[in-house]
Amino acid sequence: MVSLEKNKLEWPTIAELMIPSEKVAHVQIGNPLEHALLVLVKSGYSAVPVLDPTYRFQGVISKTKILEETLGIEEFELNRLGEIQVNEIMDTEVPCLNPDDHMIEALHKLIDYPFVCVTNERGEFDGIVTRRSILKQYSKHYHEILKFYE
Ligand code: 4BW
Repeated sequence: MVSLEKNKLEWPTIAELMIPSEKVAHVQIGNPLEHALLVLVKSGYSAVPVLDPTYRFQGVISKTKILEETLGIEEFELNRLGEIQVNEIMDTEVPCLNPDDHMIEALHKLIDYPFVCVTNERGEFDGIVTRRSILKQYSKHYHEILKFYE
C-alpha cells in the first residue's frame, strides 16, 4: 500500500504485487509446441513462463516465437508443432525479480518486458509481476501525492 504518513513513502513489496504461481498459466520445457500454442490460445496471453519439472523458471514462450518457428518458405508447416519442444525455441535471456526486490526494480524491467517472473533463492517460480500491476501502483501513488499537496 502507498502511504504518505509522516512524509514517508511505503511501497508494496514484489511479493505483494505479484500474481502467485498457482494463478499463472505456464508450460513445461519438454512440452511440444502444439501444447504450448494450445495453452497460449486458450488463456488468451501472448507469452507465458516455461518451468522445469521441479518448478524452476527456465524461460518464456510466446505465440510470435512459435509462429516464426513454424513458418516455412511459403506456408506455415503446422506438422512441426508436434516435433519441436518448448525448450528448443523459448527465450532464456529474460530478467527475473526476487520477492524482496524493491518495486523500482520491477518498474525498470517492465519498461522492456510485459511481465517479469519472480523466483526465490532456489530458482523456484513464485509468480509474475505485470505491467498492469506496476502501472496501477504508480497511478495510485500519483493520486496520493496530488491529494497530499491539495
Ligand atoms: O485474460 C486476460 N484477462 C485480463 N484481465 N486481462 C488480459 C487478459 N489477457 C490480456 N489481458 C490484458 C492485460 O492488461 O492485455 C495485456 C497484454 O496481455 P499479454 O501479456 O500480451 O498477453 C495484459 O497486460 P498485463 O496484465 O500487464 O500482462 C502482461 C503480460 O503478462 C501478458 C501475459 O504475457 C502475462 N500474463 C499476465 N497474466 C498472466 C500472464 N501470463 C500467464 N498467466 C497469467 N495469469
